[in-house]
Formats: sequence, structure tokens, C-alpha cells
Amino acid sequence: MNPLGVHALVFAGGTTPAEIDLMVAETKKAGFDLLELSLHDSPNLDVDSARASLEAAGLGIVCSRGLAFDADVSSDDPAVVERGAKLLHDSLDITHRLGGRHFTGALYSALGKYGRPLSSAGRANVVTVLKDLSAEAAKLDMTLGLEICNRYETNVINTAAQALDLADDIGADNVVIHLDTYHMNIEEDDFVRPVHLVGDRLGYVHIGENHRGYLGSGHLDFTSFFHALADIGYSGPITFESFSSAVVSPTLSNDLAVWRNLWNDGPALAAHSNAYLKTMIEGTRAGA
Ligand code: FUD
Repeated sequence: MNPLGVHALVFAGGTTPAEIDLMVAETKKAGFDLLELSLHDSPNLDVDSARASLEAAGLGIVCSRGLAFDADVSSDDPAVVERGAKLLHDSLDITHRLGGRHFTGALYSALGKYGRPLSSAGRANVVTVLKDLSAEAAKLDMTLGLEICNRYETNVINTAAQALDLADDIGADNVVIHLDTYHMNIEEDDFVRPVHLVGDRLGYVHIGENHRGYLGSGHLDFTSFFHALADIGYSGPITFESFSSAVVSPTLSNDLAVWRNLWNDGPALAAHSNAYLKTMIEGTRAGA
């Protein structure tokens, strides 16, 4: 069975020690194997205390993030690129110190609406910085995930085919592809071909509904997606991601345009999604 994860924003918007303890307890209670922590609030993160809390609960950790418009490795401006690269190196270090082996997300741009296409100089900057970061990650036995996001959140990679091209240009074995059903619904032709295209380069998966609320309450065809994962023998982490105005991060929620209330009770949502994912995975296997 794939390790199952849940995104921290299901429980809390920040990463103070009290919020981390709450996330860890609720992640465990809902039956997940790992917590995905967004590093958008990392100045408030006490890494040693978070690691101790995760270890005491026997939970795995994956860290994720996007960059910011003033710290963006896809920029043409060397000073902006340098701030983005520093954010990435610091975040990789935090992930490692937390005991994590996967660092993923929009590691190649800000999370937000760009008013123009990516420039060729900007793309070259992404490749240079991520080559360097992947070498650093390899020394720590860690992987970097390229999360494919929709057009309103990045202009760098919106489809699996574009992500594979970027990964080829970076050219490192520890750079993996991260598919997210919420973004795929906006950009891909269907839920099957991108999974087959990525194949054994798939390293991380986000499951989210079309409105990012309760699984099964929207219109996404999760059955096809889970069949496609079974086709390629995917055994990596599968993480549930959901956002509501009930749990707010001062930065990430605005970047992701989380304006609506889709649920109030994070723990109830987490328990439901855990059961939903297990049913999907076990049901897909039984039918295979
Ligand atoms: C963004 C997204 C998230 C994001 C992550 C950062 O739309 O899908 O996965 O990259 O929340 O922690």
C-alpha cells in the first residue's frame, strides 16, 4: 500500500510548536502515515521540536512550498533568482533536519498568476538553480519533486509533458514528477495519459477535488486516476490536499486563492479522505 499523507492546511495555517503538535496528533488519528508541511511559515518553525513530535508519533514528513515573486528562480533578474535559490536551499535543509526525504512543490516559480509567458532566460535560470539544488539533495539522499500547477499559479510547467522536459534539462535522477489531480483537471486531456507518460518518473501525488473540498463531492474521475496509478505500479506517497477559508495561512491561502468555505472541521475531513483513499487503492487492486 502506498504511504498516505495529508497536507498540513487541513489542520492549521501556521507552524508554531502548538500548531505542529495539533497537526501531528490529528494526522495520526486520521490514519495517515505522513504529514506534508508547507514551508511558507518556516520562520516560526521550531525544527527540533517538530522532529521530536513527528518521531514520537511515528509519522513521516514531506515538505513542500512555492517561491515568491520577489524570490523567484524563473525571473530574469539575477537578484530575484538568487533570493529564490536561497529560499530553496534553506527549505531543503529544513526538510532534511525534520527527517524528510522528499522536498516538493512549485520549486521553480512563485505560486501566483503571471502576467506574461516564461522567458527563455527565466527557464534557463530554473534549470541552473535546480541542477545545483538536486546535487545538494543527492548528497543528502533526498528527492526533489516538480509539482505541476495550473496556469493561474505558474507559467513554468502546466502539464506532465512540460514537467518531463524540464526534468530532462535538469538531468538528475533524484528529480521526480509530482502530479496533482486538482491541477490536472484544469490542464491535462484526461487522468490516464499523463500518468502513463510520466511512468516510473512519478515520485509524488496530490489528490484534491476540482474545488479542493471533500473528495467525492466534486466531479473528478478518481477511479480512472487510481486505475492509471495501478497500471504503472506506482508505490510512492499519495497525499490528500484540501483548502478552506476555515483554515488560513497568511501567505499560502492568498497565493492559492482560497476564498471560500468548503468545510469547517479539518479532523472530520481528514478521517473521510483517509477512508476514501484506502477504498480507492484497495478497490483498484482487487479489481486488477
Ligand atoms: C498549489 C498546490 C500545493 C502547493 C503546496 C505548497 O496549488 O497544489 O501543492 O504547492 O501546498 O505547500
